[in-house]
Amino acid sequence: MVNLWIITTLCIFGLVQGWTDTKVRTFAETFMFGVSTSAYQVEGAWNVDGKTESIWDKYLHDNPDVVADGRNGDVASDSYHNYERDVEMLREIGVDHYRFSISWPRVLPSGFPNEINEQAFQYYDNLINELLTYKIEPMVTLYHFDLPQRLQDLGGWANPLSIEWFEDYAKVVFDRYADKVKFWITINQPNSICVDGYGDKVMAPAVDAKGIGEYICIKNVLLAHANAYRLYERDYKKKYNGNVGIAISVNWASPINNKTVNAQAAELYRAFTIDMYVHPIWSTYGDFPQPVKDAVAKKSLEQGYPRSRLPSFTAEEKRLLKKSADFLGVNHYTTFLVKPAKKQFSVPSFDGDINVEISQDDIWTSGKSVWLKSYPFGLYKALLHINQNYEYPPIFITEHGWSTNPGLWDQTRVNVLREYLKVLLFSIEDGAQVKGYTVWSLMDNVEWTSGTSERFGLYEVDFDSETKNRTARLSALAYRHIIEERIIDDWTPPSLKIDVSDRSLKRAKRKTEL
Ligand code: GBH
Repeated sequence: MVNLWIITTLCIFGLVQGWTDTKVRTFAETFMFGVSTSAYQVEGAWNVDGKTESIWDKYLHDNPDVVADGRNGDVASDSYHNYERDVEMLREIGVDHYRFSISWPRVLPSGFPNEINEQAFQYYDNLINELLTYKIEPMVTLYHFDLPQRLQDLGGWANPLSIEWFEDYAKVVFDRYADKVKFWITINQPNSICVDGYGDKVMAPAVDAKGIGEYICIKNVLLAHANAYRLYERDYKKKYNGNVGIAISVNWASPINNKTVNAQAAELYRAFTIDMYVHPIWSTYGDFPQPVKDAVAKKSLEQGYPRSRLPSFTAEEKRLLKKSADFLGVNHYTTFLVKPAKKQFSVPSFDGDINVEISQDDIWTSGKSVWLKSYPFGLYKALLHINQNYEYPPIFITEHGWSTNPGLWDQTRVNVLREYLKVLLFSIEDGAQVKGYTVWSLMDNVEWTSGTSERFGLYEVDFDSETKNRTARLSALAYRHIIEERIIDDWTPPSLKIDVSDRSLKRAKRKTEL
């Protein structure tokens, strides 16, 4: 009886607390809000001013049919000729930082620093100077999927020398911009590069060496990152005090229901998709995660390979990788539901090594992209997973976004961004060390093989117009309001009129500490 009273009292207390949770959660003054793009997806000018072919130029030129709507990156949003307008849009939204990437085959046409393309660098000089004029922090990605084709001809990321090639390229860019750029991302999404590009045809270079290519590529890409990090640490950090990180795709994966087999399946899926990249850098132990090593080794032996298809790291390589990042870049878009696979995958293959099936709940709001559904709580789970396993690393959300059809009244994108940002506030309250958030994308762009059939932009791009006109969507105004107020309320812009606020000029530079 007494127990019942206690329980009832606690329940009522809990409910009332729930109803009266009027705490206003705000983003700290030091929290950085930004938007992102990448070179191939927005620049265009694919062969202008001495730029050579990237693996994406080649892949889509050779296989025009793989692009959903036939629009490749030859012209894209033509940012190469529109950087002033791009920065004007950033000023309209009032962002703190702009994440963009540098095109390797643009600045180093041979892939190597024997020849440095001054004209190409002029474009990035202009862009960076314009950003700094308006106190917008440049966040530069060195590699966002567009390897020089000439290096691909030599094996690309399957060649261990790619580690040196990348270091040499990074040195050229650090030398040029270390005084101006304080936030660096070495490599964007190793999983897209390697699993989709070397184990499949979803991404260039479409090597499709299932079960083999992914792992060779992952090893080299991670080491290339670590080498570039050490280079910065050794030769630039003291003088320029910038931060270098890597951007990892961190979508969440939950068991489809609470049966133990499904929980185990989800755990293994996360080990292969998240921990594979985070563990070598952020765990105290270093190396690939043990469950991944075990699963690939076991399958490899069963399949008649004399050794695991997952190459190992030497002790020295493990040391090089450990703590080789000042922050973890998290690209988060969606959540998957996991159960053990019934079907047979190719032998060997990355999918076969994990051996699970993934799906999504029909009840979740759908984006235009088939893989994109909204489940905001997944972001919370993902960030807490990182904390539990990797001792609270400083995090930047380097990408999060939503795809739609063309159209300016993108109320769904507004809702989705808001819901995820609310959850982000709870995650921070519960210990996630998130220093900034970046919307993918500033504007519509070439979504790889989806062409322009999926629009991620806060600004719509009219791809049929000569000058690739950009127009603010509702979400651009809603995001501007969030950045201004630093809270998530349900304010909806009365019209689509937007003007330059240059709010950033009036306030002090954000003193973001990692
Ligand atoms: C990001 O990746 C990229 O970094 C960015 O360049 C891109 O524009 C953005 O997504 C939006 O697409 O077709 O089912 O095989 C997000 C992770 C990984 C999601 C590959 C799409 C293909 C899924 N992406 N994935 S599927």
